[in-house]
Amino acid sequence: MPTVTHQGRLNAEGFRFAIIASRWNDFITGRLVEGALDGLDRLGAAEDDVELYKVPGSFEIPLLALKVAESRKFDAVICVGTVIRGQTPHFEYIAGEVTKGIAQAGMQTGVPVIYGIVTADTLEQAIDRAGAKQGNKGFEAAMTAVELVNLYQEVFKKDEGKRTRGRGVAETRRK
Ligand code: INI
Repeated sequence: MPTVTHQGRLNAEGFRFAIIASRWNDFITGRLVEGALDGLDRLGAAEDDVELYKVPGSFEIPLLALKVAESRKFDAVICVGTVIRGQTPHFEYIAGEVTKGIAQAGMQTGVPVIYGIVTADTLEQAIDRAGAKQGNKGFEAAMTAVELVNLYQEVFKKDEGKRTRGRGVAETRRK
C-alpha cells in the first residue's frame, strides 16, 4: 500500500485545451468532438480556453498534435477521430500510425496528448463508442486530459510557482 498517492482532480478551470479532430467519418467524429466539448464544459473549462483544429483524416492528426503541443499554448491536446476496419484495406496501417504518432507527440513534447480515436471493426461498433451504447470516447478523452493536467501541475509544476490562471488541485493523500 503506497503512503502517498498522487492523482489529478477533475477541474478544468484555468487550463487550456486543444481538440484535434479529423473530418473523415464526420457523423461519428462530430459526436466525439461534442463529447469532448461537453466534458470540458462540465468540468469548468472556459470557452475561450478551448480551441478546435480540424484535419482531413486521422492520419493527419499526429503531426498537427505535435505542432500544437510544441506551441506550448495548451496544457493538453485531445485527439479525436474514427477509423473503421470495414472501410479500408489499410486500416491496420492508418490505425497503427495514428496510435504511434499520438503517443510520440506526447513523449516528444512532455505535453499530455490524449488518444480519443475510435478504431472499430464496423460502423455499428463505431457508433456505439461515440455516445450510443459504450459511452463517448471524446468525453472520456476530455476527462483524461483534465485529470492529467491537474496531476502534472501538482507533481511537476508546483515548485515553479503557481500559474496565474491555474490552480494546484491534485490531491496528495497520506495514510
Ligand atoms: N481516415 C480516417 O480518419 N478514418 C478512416 O476510416 C479512413 N479510411 O477508411 O481510409 C481514413 N482515411 C484517410 C486518411 O486518414 C488520410 O486522410 C489520407 O490517407 C490522406 O493522408
